Amino acid sequence: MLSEENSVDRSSLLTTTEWEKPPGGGEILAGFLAPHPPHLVYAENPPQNRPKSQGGWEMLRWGYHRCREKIRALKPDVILVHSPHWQTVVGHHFLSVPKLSGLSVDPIFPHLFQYQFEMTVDVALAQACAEEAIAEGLVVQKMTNPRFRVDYGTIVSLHMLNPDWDIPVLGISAHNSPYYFSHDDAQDQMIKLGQATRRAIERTGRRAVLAASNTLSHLHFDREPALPEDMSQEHIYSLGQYQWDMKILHLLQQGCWDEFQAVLPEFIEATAAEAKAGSLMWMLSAMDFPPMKAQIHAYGPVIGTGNAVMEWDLQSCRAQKAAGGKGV
Ligand code: 2X7
Ligand code: FE2
Repeated sequence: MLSEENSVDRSSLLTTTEWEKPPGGGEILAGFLAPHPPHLVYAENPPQNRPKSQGGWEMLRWGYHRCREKIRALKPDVILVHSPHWQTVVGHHFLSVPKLSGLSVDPIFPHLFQYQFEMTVDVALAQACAEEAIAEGLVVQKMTNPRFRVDYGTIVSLHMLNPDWDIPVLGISAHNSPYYFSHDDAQDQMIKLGQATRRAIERTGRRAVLAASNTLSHLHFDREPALPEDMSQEHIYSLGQYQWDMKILHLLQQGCWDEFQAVLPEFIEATAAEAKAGSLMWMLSAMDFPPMKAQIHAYGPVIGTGNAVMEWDLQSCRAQKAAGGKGV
């Protein structure tokens, strides 16, 4: 735990992101698997989203609601999110504009997601992440365009975890080019990016929450019901996808990291799994592949894809270990 004088006044952070904390002492409090189908925000009917719904996908949303309570209790300085829908070809990019706002529209589901976003970015942490990633030999860019349109993957995960947007954020892109070489090259880069992120968090003294913005199995229907939120029509794409999701969920929950990494290429191949974009591997690496049980808050289909909301409560795990237990 950080001492009282080391804790952050988050209200000042929301007006200036150029502040610095004493170096060192930062830690990752928790990580969340935070899938981003725009349907979830649509179903919540927040004022920021223009299309209005009659609800739907409640299981996943209830899972997210539990995560929100957890995050409010943790009072983190920052939420970092890695999104498959901010695709960059040259390097790993970090949002580096203190205040970003605008309209974000999902190009595939514009009738569900037209979201007026406003976010405070932790640019000092972005700088530290960039430096540490360069030290790992990665190609890196800071995104400094003040009119940048933030992607729906970043926004959906962040909105579902903290709809008040009163915690600064740091968005990280999905760098696609390593896949031109091989799966292993790409995932190795995500492992390095995760290690760099952890060091940056520790060095800047941040108490951080991580979000991997990934759906699991990703084959989906190409038609939707007349009413998209008609839950009588929603189901997983195939038995095969469901079985893969259950296998992966089991490995993630139990922390079977070697087996998870061994089957990941096959999972991606069989189900077009969105873990290919690297968000999940980035987060697991940043958390140092924790030897603990994770909590599955929800699992459910969205237009046939498989989605899980999961939590790794690193802070409780550390506290239990410190008290002489085995962790969670
Ligand atoms: O981006 C997505 C997704 N990953 C899953 C389901 C539906 C829509 O968008
Ligand atoms: Fe997606």
